[in-house]
Amino acid sequence: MPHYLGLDLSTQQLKCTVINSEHRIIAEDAVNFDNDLPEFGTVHGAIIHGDVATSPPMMWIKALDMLLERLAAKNVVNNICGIAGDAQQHASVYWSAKGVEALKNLDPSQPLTEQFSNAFSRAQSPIWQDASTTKECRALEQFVGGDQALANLTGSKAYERFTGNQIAKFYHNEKEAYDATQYIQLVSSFLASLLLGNIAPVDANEGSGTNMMNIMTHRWDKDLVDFCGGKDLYGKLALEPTEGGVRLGQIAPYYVKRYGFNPECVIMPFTGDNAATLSSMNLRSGDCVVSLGTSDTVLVYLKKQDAVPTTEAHLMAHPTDPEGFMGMICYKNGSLARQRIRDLYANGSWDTFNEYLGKPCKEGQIGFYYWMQEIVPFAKGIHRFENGQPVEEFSEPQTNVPAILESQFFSMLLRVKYMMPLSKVRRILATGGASVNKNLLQVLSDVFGLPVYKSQGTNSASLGGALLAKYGMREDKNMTLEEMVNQTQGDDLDLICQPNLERTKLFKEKLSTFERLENEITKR
Ligand code: XUL
Repeated sequence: MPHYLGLDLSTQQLKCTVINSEHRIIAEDAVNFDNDLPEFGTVHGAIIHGDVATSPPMMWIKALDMLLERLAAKNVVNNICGIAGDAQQHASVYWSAKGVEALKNLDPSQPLTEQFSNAFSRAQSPIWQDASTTKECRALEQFVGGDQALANLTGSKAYERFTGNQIAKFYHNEKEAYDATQYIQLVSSFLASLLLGNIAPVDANEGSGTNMMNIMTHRWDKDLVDFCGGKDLYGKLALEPTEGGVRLGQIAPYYVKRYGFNPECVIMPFTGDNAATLSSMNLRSGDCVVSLGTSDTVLVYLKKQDAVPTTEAHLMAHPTDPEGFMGMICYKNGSLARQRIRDLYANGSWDTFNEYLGKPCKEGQIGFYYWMQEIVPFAKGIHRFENGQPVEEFSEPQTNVPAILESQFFSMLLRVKYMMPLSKVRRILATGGASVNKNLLQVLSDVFGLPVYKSQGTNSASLGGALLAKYGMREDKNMTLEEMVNQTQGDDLDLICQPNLERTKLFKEKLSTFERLENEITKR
């Protein structure tokens, strides 16, 4: 029976999921960057200095060899007929000419890292947590006539982490290294390239995270590209974005000889991690996905007539429906911020954290927790209020536990309307590492006043990658991903919580105070 491999290169780890043609999981594994590759010195997968956040591309390369070695030991590699996957969005890799040469001539007798010394003109890749390009963002918006004009063109106003702005900073500040760059890739297309042994195109969903792709035509916007990186950038991007569901080519002989992959195994385009998550869930109309991971994201699938570009949310190309869109809101202070509160106030224990959730915040108690520069709202720092007044600490410090969840979910509730009318949302589909915590999902359910469902596995992005691999290999090119999934799986979601509507009413009453205080701290 043919197998399909999905790879997910996220902030903290490289994961894989192998499925069979009935979508049953055959194998899963993960390489954790901090624990398995400590020599790269990352903390939670990143190296952070103020607003600058990077990861070394060599770490990702080493992780790939390590993961495939483990997979080969499980004897599942030979049956894999298709590979797709995803990566954290926006992060970019800068190839030198020497690197591209090595990529096209991979030697199976040596590990990848040996072959890629001097392969990059930038040893550190900027990642999605970076917030150091505000100057470049404002310049790009001004160039096209404002933030809404840029959103109309590309699906988003300018954001610090978006690749075009990251490239612009490199172009202006490190011209020599920029000129020594042959190709610039997103991490998703970089990972596909490593497997292909050749430069792979970015998919249209990932192109939407650059501020350089036209959201309607899915082609690079030449003016925006030139503005971000001068007249050479278009050539450095190598290829126009591709739609999902196509085949890029066969796996490089390196993986056949070194790990026993089938030489006929086909590589499909890699997408963004949020798009892969969306692909793993069989959405119905009225579904809203809340993914609780290193970043928290709210995701919806929008048909053409419902998709409106705004400056408050992202409109991105859908990974498999060329006519459709993915609406997204993204938060930087997700699981790492929740863990920090657990460590500071709940003795590092999720049980104690859950116990404290039993006592919700009082009416006038509201907290905002932005250790990292937040995306929406654009705010930083920790801010607490009691009876409408700013306070250093709550009268009972354990209030920080319910306060962080209320605050995170209130922010989502306030912003879903920028993607679809709240009245149309029927169910929340929760996913991501933190979705294993039912007490946390109960707060989410109470804030939205909606039932929360969960899919069975937690590795939804790498599962999405495996499904995208199978989708690329389908015989009938008119078959949609939904039709493919419905043939075998159907709706395998579990109902986890129903809202406590009395709590929902109290939360609704609190929402306007939350919104006012959020505005206040954003202006600080
Ligand atoms: C989305 C974003 C994050 C990363 C996390 O715009 O920046 O969700 O994709 O990996």
